[in-house]
Amino acid sequence: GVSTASLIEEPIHPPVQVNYTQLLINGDFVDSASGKTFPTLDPRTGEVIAHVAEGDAEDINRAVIAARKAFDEGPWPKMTGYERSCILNRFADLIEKHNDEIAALESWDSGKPYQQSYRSEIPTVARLMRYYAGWADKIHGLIVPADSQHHVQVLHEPIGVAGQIIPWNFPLLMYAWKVGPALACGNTIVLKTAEQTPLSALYVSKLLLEAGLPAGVLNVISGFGPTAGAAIASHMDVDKLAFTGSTDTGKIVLELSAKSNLKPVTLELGGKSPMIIMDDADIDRAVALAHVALFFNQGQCCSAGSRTFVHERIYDEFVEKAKARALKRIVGDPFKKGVEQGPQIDEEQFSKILRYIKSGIDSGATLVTGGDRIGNKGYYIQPTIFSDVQDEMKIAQDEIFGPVQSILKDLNEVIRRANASRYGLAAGVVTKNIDTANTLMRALRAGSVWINCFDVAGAAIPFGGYKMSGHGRERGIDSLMNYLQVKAVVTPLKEPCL
Ligand code: TXE
Repeated sequence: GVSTASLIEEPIHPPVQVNYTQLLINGDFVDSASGKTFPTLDPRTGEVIAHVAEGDAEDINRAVIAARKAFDEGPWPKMTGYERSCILNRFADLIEKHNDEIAALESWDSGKPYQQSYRSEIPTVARLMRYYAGWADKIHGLIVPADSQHHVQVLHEPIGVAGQIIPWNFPLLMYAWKVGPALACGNTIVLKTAEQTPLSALYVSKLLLEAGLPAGVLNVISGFGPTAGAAIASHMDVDKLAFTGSTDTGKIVLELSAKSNLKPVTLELGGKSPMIIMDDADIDRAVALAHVALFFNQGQCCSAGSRTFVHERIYDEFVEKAKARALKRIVGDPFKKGVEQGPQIDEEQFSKILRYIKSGIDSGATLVTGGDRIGNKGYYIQPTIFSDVQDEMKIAQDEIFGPVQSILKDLNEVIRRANASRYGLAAGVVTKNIDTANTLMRALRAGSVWINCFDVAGAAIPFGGYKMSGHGRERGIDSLMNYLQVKAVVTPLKEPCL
């Protein structure tokens, strides 16, 4: 049955104007060298929101030249950490001041519920900036007591021009995870937004200039992957690359780095994260957690708990309750109050998800609820649940990146099965037994393990993947080392010293 709560109505006009559609290069908003533009679409309708300048290799080159100059000649890397910290704090203040407009742009361009942008994501962007502002004047090296003949220092220097490529599922959060540590450490940046969601990054980058960021330190290019993205990954004058996106594209950018200047690459890629429900769990709470773990952000989360393993003893009850919860999920215009789920990002993702739903049915999984689009306009999909999912089915192996929950029966060999994935981004465990929790927490090969919670994040909590979910960590102390060079300096001592 289709949820009675699902509603699609005439789209509400977002309370915001689109003011910035050009490329940001060397402190100015400019057209692309080719003069080309591309449309960014409203996922509620598929209609054009705005035409934005389309950057390609030539624009990336202009941006790298600006970033190189801003790095080599300063003032940015030569400023005190305190001065950089003040600019990042002022940026956070401006984000808070313009929270409503930024949230509206973010939801309009991406389709995520406005309340989610307004209450959580945009405030989190400001918090991340303050967190990195806090680090800016606390980054320093070490003195190493190597032997009594030498004075040994280890310097931490900014790495140089950072190339950053981000996806569309959390446009500004991904911007913050990348721009925050790079700026705190004194680097300059060429950032490419996802072609589906170019608007919010341009808006906030204007605020960053207002906060006092010198020209050329952050350059923002809207454009496509194979042109603008590849030009960053293969540029000889980009010193470091940070990428978030699909595992396939992660492989491409790593190869482009290898074929050009071997710039170090951090990768935050896909996932197929297990959510393990033990039979001692409070079932209602477990259902609620597993629901949010999968359906949050239209299911478009790299960390989504997309393999729900449930103990045999509580399986039937769990499936019934999961169905009831999915049927209650409110799907509709993201600007409407109370809406929990908006449209998927675009036609391509929408079709991919519907193909996976068909594959689930064809492979013999039981369709418990949902399974179809909602309405005939925009990219809305019913909250969908499959039960009796088997480990070898495609829906249990591939990243669907949509509102499709796969419930697998019994916990026999669950550690082996949970780890039998090419991915290793996250995992969830719901149990009251501390021994079970500890055993699973140590055995699961994943960069984040959530016990009796899911998707709990924070600026100081590192995030990243094992296996083909990526290299390196973002957020937290670990994220700083991505943007620092390490220099060992050795000086002989005249007299042997302590
Ligand atoms: O990803 P791409 P897409 C997964 C999710 C989704 C699938 C495809 O499963 O269904 O990926 O999504 C840029 N050189 N994730 O096609 O292509 C691109 O312009 C350099 C998980 O959107 O990886 C965008 O800026 N760059 C993920 C960014 O890469 C290239 C979030 C991501 O796009 C490029 C998004 C190239 N050749 C999708 N090709 C997560 N980890 O959260 C594309 N890009």
